[in-house]
Amino acid sequence: MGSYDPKPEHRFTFGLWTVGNVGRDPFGVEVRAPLTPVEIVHLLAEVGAYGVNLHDNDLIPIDATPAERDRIVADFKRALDETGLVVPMATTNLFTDPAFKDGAFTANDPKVRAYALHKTLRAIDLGVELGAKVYVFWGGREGTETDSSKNAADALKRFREAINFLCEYVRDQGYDLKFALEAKPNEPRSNIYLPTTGAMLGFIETLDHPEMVGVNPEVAHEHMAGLNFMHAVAQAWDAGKLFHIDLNDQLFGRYDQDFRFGAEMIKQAFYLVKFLEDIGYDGSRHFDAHAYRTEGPEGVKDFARGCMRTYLILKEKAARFNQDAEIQALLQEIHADDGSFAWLAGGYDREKANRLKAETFDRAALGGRDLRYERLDQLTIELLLGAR
Ligand code: GLT
Ligand code: MN
Ligand code: MN
Repeated sequence: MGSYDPKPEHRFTFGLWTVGNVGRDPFGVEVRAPLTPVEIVHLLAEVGAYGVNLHDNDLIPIDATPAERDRIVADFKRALDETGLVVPMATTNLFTDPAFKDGAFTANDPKVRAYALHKTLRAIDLGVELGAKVYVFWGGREGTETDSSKNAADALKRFREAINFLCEYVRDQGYDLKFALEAKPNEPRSNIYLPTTGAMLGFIETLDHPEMVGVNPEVAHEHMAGLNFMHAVAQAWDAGKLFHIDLNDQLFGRYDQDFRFGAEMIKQAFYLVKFLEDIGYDGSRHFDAHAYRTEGPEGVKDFARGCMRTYLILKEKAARFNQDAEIQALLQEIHADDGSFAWLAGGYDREKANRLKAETFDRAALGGRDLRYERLDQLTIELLLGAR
């Protein structure tokens, strides 16, 4: 058994808003005392995290004066220096303030859209100042309750114009920064535009600088839509767009739970970790989650340690899966290939098409093949449950 201690090479990060979550929900007030950003940095260092991510207003209150801003940033940088934590990702809060009640980049009011751009330009400057290389866009309120209020195609056009404008800004400034778009199907709006990672991937190709823009898939958001998260991540990876990832957990069909990574759907979490490790994903493993509302300061640390420990346990399980003789023998049998159709590889040509049309297939033999997926899945489950 390996060590489950987090190390910098694991790239474990948390948002200021995650361990800093005070436990407010739509039915109840906060249950935990707020921590300052500096206190959060020290807490994250204590539990062994590598980095800390932030929204502009997690660090700097929305109404801070320039002098207050500079003092807060200086204090924060000192905490980073003292602890060795880094800031790999930053983002903008475009959802808390009432100004954004109808969205930000897609709001109907042009002044709101301009304010959203203004706020994001400044927040990008802040993120770059702190060393961020990835900038996340979660359009929390980019959506509708009533579709009488705006044309969905206009909303996409507005969103595209905003992202194009911001890409040009990054280029103009010479910043080394990539964008990562984060999808969510609903909550806090009834419907949010571009509701899945797949939708984001399609949208990215319509931008002026698609090479600067990737995705930040979140476990919980894909689960809210009832989708297989690992499949979404695989599609993003295949497209060269897996710039960041938000790890947490969530049952299907629930509200936005943002639970500790691996708290609910262990098998899905296993396949995800196995995928990320097998492909050698080298970006941040960011935990976008928070402690149960029942927890105090110690419970928050239990939560944060639990996210990282579960990831590392599943990473070890993935290595064991890859080394397990019985599992690998089954996989070899499943993927067996007698080479009789090797000539089909390498793409289309007319001769191949004609040869293929002339082939005869023994459908009964194809359908009669025993695939042994039951045995394979049971072995996987036993490995996960510690019975092998
Ligand atoms: C908010 C949301 C997350 C986003 C964060 C970034 S904020 O907590 O639920 O999924 O990633 O804006
Ligand atoms: Mn998220
Ligand atoms: Mn979430």
